[in-house]
Amino acid sequence: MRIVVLAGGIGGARFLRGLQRAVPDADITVIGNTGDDIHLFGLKVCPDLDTVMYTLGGGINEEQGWGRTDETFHLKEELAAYGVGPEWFGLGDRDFATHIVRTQMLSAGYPLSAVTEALCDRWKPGVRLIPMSDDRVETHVAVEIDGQRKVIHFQEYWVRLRASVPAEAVVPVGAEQSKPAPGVLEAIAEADVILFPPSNPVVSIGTILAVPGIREAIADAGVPVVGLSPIVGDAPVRGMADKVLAAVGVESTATAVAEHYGSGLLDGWLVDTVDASAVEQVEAAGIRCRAVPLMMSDLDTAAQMAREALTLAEEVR
Ligand code: GDP
Ligand code: FO1
Ligand code: CA
Repeated sequence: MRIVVLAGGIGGARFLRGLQRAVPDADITVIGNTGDDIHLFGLKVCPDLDTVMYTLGGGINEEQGWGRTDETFHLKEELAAYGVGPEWFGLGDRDFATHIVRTQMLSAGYPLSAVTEALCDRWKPGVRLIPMSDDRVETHVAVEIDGQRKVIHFQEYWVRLRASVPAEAVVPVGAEQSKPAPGVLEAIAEADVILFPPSNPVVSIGTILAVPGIREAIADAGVPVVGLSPIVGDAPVRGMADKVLAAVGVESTATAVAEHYGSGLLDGWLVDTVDASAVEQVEAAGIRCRAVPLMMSDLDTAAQMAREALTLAEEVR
């Protein structure tokens, strides 16, 4: 079975680990969000691609959900001693190596998709991981600080400000001019099923869908498209989805997120059992809906969520 998954970082990666457990023989292509990417210290950092690669490759810091296991921060400390920041972004020594290799290959002329493939040669994530685009796309967030409107990088909004001020707008800068990376549209066209894991609907899946051609390819694929709600009990399980959903005028409910994707894109939607009352309204919007446990507290529950998503896909096929 050929499965295409659109993934952000932690939510996407943990679901993917469950999917691999649920269907070990599946041929899984992951289309990764690169809107979170940031250039720091002259290096290109791709947090969501790395979170997927490290999680599936066994190198992730499990408690944190991002960055490397067994990490140290000597390089960051040395940079800080020179007064070179930003200090608010925690790049560890082991992680730095990934960004150095990536930047070196990009400078030599390789596209990000080829670089990602090369990095995955080491990590062997067991999926084909493709960035949504080889072109630079960067998510920026408009905020008001001390009465002044500013546009800042998404990482600054989330990691430095911890989403403590409202997001007034979320802009995937460069998306309009970007093209899907090689293999993205082909994987979608050849998929037997397309899954939206419980990733951020705005700054992860929304950014991937903003690359011209991807949304259309999914809608035209003619195969079941099933999503899992990242909103449980009217709040994100972790992160700032509530803040960025508000910026695009969407309530933080499992129903509103399903309606935001819409029946033109989604055939099926899983909500958590605590949101069972949402099922009727989602179905009224033309999307088949089931309530099942959606908390990925361990690998078994993530695998069970993947099974439920594939069962729903068969129902709507
Ligand atoms: P990020 O890039 O690291 O923020 O990760 P993603 O975009 O892939 O996923 C973030 C989303 O995952 C957040 O909106 C969370 O609410 C959601 N999430 C995290 N853990 C869980 C979980 O156990 N269950 C569900 N349903 N959603 C989760
Ligand atoms: N998230 C944090 O909350 N604080 C950090 O210092 C931080 C550093 C970091 C370094 C590399 C990387 O791949 C990810 C990192 N993250 C950090 C996570 C990441 O920036 C965000 O959680 C996601 O991009 C949000 O979608
Ligand atoms: Ca992310």
